[in-house]
Amino acid sequence: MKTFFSEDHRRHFPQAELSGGEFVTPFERPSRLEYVLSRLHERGLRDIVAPGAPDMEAIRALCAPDYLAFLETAWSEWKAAGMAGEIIAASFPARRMQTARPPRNIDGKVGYYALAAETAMTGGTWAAALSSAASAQAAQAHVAAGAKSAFALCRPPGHHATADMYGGYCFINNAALVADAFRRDGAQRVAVLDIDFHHGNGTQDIFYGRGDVFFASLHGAPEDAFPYFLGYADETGQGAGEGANANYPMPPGTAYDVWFGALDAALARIRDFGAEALVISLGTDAYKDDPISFFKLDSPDFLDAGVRIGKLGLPTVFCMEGGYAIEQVGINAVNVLEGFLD
Ligand code: Q9C
Ligand code: ZN
Repeated sequence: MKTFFSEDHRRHFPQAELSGGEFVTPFERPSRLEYVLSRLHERGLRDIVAPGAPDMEAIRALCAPDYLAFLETAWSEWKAAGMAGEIIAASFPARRMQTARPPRNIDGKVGYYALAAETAMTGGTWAAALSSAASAQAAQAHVAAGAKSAFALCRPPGHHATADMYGGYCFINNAALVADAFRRDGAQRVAVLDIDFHHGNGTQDIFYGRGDVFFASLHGAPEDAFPYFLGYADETGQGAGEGANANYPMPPGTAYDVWFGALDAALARIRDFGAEALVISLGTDAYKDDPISFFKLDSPDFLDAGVRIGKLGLPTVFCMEGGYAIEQVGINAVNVLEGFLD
């Protein structure tokens, strides 16, 4: 399996994450990918290539134009306004406020386009987000050209980003770009399976009204886990998308004996849907020692999950998402790939 990876991810390295009322070094940090790269090498998955330039037309087809313009210019506007620190959202359009008009003021704009305040932006964030999207696009092109699978080693991750909002460490929804590209390349039906600990609210939102892309997510129940305001089991899609969304929320302490039941249920739904291509949002934060999550998967469980996913026999693109137990993130992510390849 080929890996697509851009060194430009390093350009996104904020110093601050708002966590528990203080600023901490972000959990989502550049060194995460070093562990994944070193594990890929260790396991002989050494075909690692840099993507070309991002396909901006496809990104513009997925995201709102004003949102993309915001991401591109936010840092210069922030600096021009005399802000001393990194870009952190502080004011949000909460219940009963209007959301039709973005403010002119950059502090207001940041709150308008953010879905949470933990995620800081800096001068390199836009370039890094584009490079991450480019890795996803290159992986999809590789599979569309006939490869059975590919690994997009994306950073920053993507599954919390909607077409017009960033947050949860995400800016551009890489997995959604891949699913959309498979559709454009001729697949009639595509499935996205999100095994990151957190609900893939962005991916769900993007495809919620569509019947051609099935979305399934296994995650910490929204009563207890970020992103808190989406991810319930009764969210099943709407309009043409009714029946094409499946959420598997699970409580604190969930271990593999329960988790794999949800995985098998999601895989059965994807098979019944008739998907011709598969996108995996590959977060490893369901791991037992993840510092910000509450599932109890162990490293061998990720191998078994990969085996189960592989049994679908579909052309598959894996997109890296979360996973913050830094020293195990490589073992766990590559275990999924190795299980799949078995
Ligand atoms: N005090 C992904 O896994 N909440 N994003 C962090 C830490 C946000 C996770 C709370 C978690 C976002 C891609
Ligand atoms: Zn996550």
